[in-house]
Amino acid sequence: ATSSHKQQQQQRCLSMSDALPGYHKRKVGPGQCCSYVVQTIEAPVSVVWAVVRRFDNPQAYKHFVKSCHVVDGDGNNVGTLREVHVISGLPAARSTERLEILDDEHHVLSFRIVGGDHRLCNYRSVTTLHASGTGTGTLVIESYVVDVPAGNTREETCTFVDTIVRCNLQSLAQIAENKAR
Ligand code: A9S
Repeated sequence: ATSSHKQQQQQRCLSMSDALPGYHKRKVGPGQCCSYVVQTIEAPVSVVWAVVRRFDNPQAYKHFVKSCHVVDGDGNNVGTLREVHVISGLPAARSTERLEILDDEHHVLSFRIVGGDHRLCNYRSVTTLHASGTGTGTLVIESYVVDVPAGNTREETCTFVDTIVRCNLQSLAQIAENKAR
């Protein structure tokens, strides 16, 4: 793509993040892409947060995750490392992830992928919960930044990651809504 196209892409990415609340404003480096997914959940923020905040137990709602072990730290403070093993059939087997933000007051969780055998280098996501409607619902915003792998375009990369994040948030919605019943 021409540099102006790339700049437009970069610019769009930055301008897109301007529309998002604070935590989702991200600097995007050259060769990176970013996007975000929004999910409404018919359950209170407290119910959704109780699931999202468990950095040691992503498999509670992420169906691509087969198992997860905390390899350093105690699971819920910044710096904790988890080793995620994913189900077969995906272009990856495991991922090592570091907890970057766990804010129980503002309902913000962020992690970075720091290792593993997959192609999502320098992946970092931020998930925020917001009371919606009459306060009985939750709006989840999950944004991410990731390197565009060699041989892929930005669009392909975002489509791939958006699909995974959307699956995760749809599963989170089902689980939280079942709990809230
Ligand atoms: O787990 C998340 O919250 C988000 C993503 C994008 C996880 C991606 C993944 O675990 C697979 C689902 C296995 C896809 C990793 C690290 C690499 C993949 O290729």
